[in-house]
Amino acid sequence: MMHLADYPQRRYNPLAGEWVLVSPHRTKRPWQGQVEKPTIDKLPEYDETCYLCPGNERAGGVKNPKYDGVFTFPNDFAALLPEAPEESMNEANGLFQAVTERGRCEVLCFSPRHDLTLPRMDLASIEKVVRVWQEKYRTLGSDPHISYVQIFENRGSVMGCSNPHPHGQIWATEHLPDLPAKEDSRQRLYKKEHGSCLLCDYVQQELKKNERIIFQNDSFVALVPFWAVWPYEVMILPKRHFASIDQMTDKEVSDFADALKRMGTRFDNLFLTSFPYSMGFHQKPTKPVQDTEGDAAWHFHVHYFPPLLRSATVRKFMVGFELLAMPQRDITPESAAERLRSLSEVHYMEQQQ
Ligand code: H2U
Ligand code: ZN
Repeated sequence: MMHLADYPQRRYNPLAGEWVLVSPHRTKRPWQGQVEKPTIDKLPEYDETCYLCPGNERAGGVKNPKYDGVFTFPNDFAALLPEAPEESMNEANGLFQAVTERGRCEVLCFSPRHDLTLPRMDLASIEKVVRVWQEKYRTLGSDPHISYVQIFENRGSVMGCSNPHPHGQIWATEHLPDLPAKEDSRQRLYKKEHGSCLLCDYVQQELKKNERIIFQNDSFVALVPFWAVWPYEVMILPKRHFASIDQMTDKEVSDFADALKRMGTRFDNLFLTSFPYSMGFHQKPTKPVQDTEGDAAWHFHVHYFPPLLRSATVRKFMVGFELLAMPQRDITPESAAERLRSLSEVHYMEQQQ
């Protein structure tokens, strides 16, 4: 790549249609981490004060069943409601626009064990979580009012996560939200212009270049995207073309569980801490946007957006130029990938036992 390793540059994100400024000259060495002691959070397997543990009471007095496996329930403080009057306003040349938004919010406990996290769960239990995600995508998406099902996990108090009990959320919305909408139109445009799928082509190119790949299994590739904004931003992409999580084969379900476990373990091993992030899936809207090209253009994928920069406590802030102009990063996606690639796939908490 010519002088791109040494000089400031803009990189293009074809999936979102956005640019990021990369300033590699600011970090002469790829790794300037400060070494901190590993955080071993000794959590109990069951916490009587946890609103997600089996048998405990949630806000509003509802009691969780004594579940074993995956447990889902409607969010007691849902941001969206299933019923709302259909109303909209559009005044003064569009200066004041609003429209009611219906939807559903659910919480999904990955495990009855309070002390586990996805990477520390066994593969069979992670597979069960994937099956429930598939089921939720299907059932929530089959509601004619729902256009999009956003599945995600917020991890760590720094990401606003309220509770260490392993859990994720699902928000199903009447309208297609902005980020998936951008990806939807970019992917459909690429399909129209090139006759192929944007992310199928991208995965093939990344495998060929082999500069940003972290690991792969038979069905999935984990990589730091060429256009990553966050220092350790990662994507997991299926090698085969499919548009939504419910289209995974049985083999892909178990390979997906494997990929999530391995990626989560590497993240935790990076700064010897339960690595905070927002992670979620982008996939085909459950209501076609314009035409029926959705399946051909949409390529299911996972985004991880982690805030940490140099250690368990030193994080990146999106401020100043980034808040006012465009995102910027110092360490290159290539060196972030190299660092993630070098890590063990045995979790540090298991290594010390
Ligand atoms: P976090 O992933 O950000 O921690 O969110 C957990 C969700 O759990 C949050 O959206 C919900 C909150 O509204 N919640 C309940 O549904 N019931 C409760 O008793 C407490 C929290
Ligand atoms: Zn708990």
